[in-house]
Order: sequence, then structure tokens, then C-alpha cells
Amino acid sequence: MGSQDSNAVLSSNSFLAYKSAKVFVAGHRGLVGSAIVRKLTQLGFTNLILRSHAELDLTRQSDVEAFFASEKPEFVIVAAAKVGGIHANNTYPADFIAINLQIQTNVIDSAYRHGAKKLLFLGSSCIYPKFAPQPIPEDALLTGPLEPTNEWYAIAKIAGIKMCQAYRIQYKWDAISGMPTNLYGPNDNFHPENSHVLPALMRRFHEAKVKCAKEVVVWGTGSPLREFLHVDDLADAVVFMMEKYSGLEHLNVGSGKEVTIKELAELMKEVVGFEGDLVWDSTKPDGTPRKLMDSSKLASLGWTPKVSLKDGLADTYKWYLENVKQ
Ligand code: GFB
Repeated sequence: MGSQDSNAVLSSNSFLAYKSAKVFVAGHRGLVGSAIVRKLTQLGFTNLILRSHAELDLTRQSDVEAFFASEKPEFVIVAAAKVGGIHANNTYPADFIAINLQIQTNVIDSAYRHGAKKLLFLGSSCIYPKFAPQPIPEDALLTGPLEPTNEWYAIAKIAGIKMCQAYRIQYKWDAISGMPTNLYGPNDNFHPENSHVLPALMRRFHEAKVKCAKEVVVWGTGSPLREFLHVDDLADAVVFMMEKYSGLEHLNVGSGKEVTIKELAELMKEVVGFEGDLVWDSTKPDGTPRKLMDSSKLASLGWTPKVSLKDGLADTYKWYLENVKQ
């Protein structure tokens, strides 16, 4: 794992051997948190600690402190975040930096202070420089300027990685970070403007099919490349890292497969069964041209993704049809 890892603390706590442990999944109603809860439940974990936003506002330091003081979770997975697609990131920079810094700072610090054995913090592939070498290795972090459309979110997530590293170095505390690539799956946000490309296109193609529309508008030029990972694969990787990894360095979590936005749109059209045309709106930003992550470090520990993009899209569309009314 590189020279930095001389600071690694090898975990003496097996995560999987201890299914009655108190595990706090922060953000359990979102795309990522709900997938982690499904996975942990399937694995037989019996003591998950879950709080809705109404029950516990993670941006409020004193509430978070009181929650950790009373519950004292043994394992913590930080899947709570203010997230969104390129338009939301570009439109609400203050929310993206402030809310994410507040949530992660409160949760990481309180988890440490109240005796959690291990914490996993989740970030995003947008932490890397806009023109990072491809595929992007972990050590490309902080080597160049960020993509401007999401630098506020990226700065917050970089601070989260660094906070985990700092607590590991100063306190020898077992905090690790995983950086997933672009995710999708059940419980995604299908908002027409603020969501990520995959749920946005699924909804737009579906609504166009229902209305028998002749065209669907897709943002940008279609040329950017993106790597997509089904959220069930991420949940599997989270459990794998909780069990097997205790290093200083954050780890990339990707599928290793990339497609252009045009290819994604064509595939989505096929999965949804829309028969009209695509119209490209080049007034909308493309964002970063390419962000394929190098996930070979995680692979070398023995983890591989399982869900293909085509199967994952079909599975997500099935979920969307069952839940569209909500
Ligand atoms: O998914 P997306 O918003 O996120 O956009 P990023 C990916 C690409 O899809 C861009 C294009 O080139 C968009 O222009 N696109 C085409 C669309 N049609 C649409 C559409 O209807 N909606 C959306 N949203 N995009 C985000 C970051 O970047 O990735 C976040 O802003 C986060 O911070 C996330 O890191 C994973 O991949 O560009």
C-alpha cells in the first residue's frame, strides 16, 4: 500500500465475526446507506443503529455528541452526505461544502470520542484533479486543480479523508476511507435537475415513453467518459473493507468499466424501451472529461465487482417502475 502505510494499525476487531455488534450506518435512507443496510441485514447483523434525518440531524454537533454518548456504536459507516449531480453541485456550492463538512466532522469526531472500534468514511471520485492520470491511482490526490463544477463537494470529501488519516496518526484509531466511482441503483434520487446522470436519464426516458414523445434532451456533448458501479457492489466492498482493510491510505472502489455519456444514453434508451431520438443540449456543462479510477489496490486485497452495467440498469429500472409513484 505504499510507504504511507507504515502508519497503518492492523485491526484486531473482526467485523464479520461479531454480528451482534452495534453498527451505526449514518445516512441509511439514501442510495448508499440503504444498500449497506440491505447487505448487513442479509449477512445477519442484528444490531444496526439507524436514525432518520428527523430523528437526528447530523449537522448539529451537540445532537450528534449526545447520540454517540448514549448509543456508543462499535462500528460506524459514514454514508450520510449532501449529494447531487453536476447541476446541483454547481448551483448550491455553499450547501455542498458546509453540510458535508459538518456531517463528517461531527460523526468522525464523536465516533472516536465515544469509543467506536472502527469507522469507514465514504467519499467520491471527484476528489481527484480534473486532469489526473487515467485510470486514477489513489496517490493522484492533491496533485492538481479540481473540476470546478464540484470543487466544493470535493474539498469537503478530501477533508474527510484527511480527518480519518489524522485521527489514525495521532490517536492510532482505526478510521479508513473508500472512494466510490459514480454510483447508481435502488433508492437513488430521480430529481429531474439535481440528480446524477443515470437516474435523470432513466426518469426522462421513462416519462418520454409514457407520453409517446418523439425526443429526449440529454445534457452536454455526450463525449465525457464515466465509470459506473452498482450500489450493491459498493455495499459488498464496504463490508469487505470493514473486515480486511486498516490502512492509512483511502481506497478507490470502481467497476473498472467506463462508457461515454452517449453510450449510457443509448443503453438507457434500450433498457427503458424508448423509441424516439436523442437531442444534445450543449449549453449544459460536460464536467470532467474522464474519471476512471484505478481500483487495483482493492482488487489486490481480493475484492471484485459483480454487477454489469446492463444488468444493473435493468435491475434499477425494475425498482423504479415499482416505486415511481412514491
Ligand atoms: O452524473 P453527473 O451529474 O455527474 O453528470 P458528474 C455526468 C455527465 O452526464 C455530465 C451528463 O457530462 C453531464 O453533462 N448528463 C447528460 C447529465 N444528461 C444529464 C442529465 O440529465 N443530468 C445530469 N446530472 N447529467 C458528479 C459530481 O459529477 O459526480 C459530484 O458533481 C459527484 O460531486 C458525482 O462526485 C459522483 O460525474 O459530472
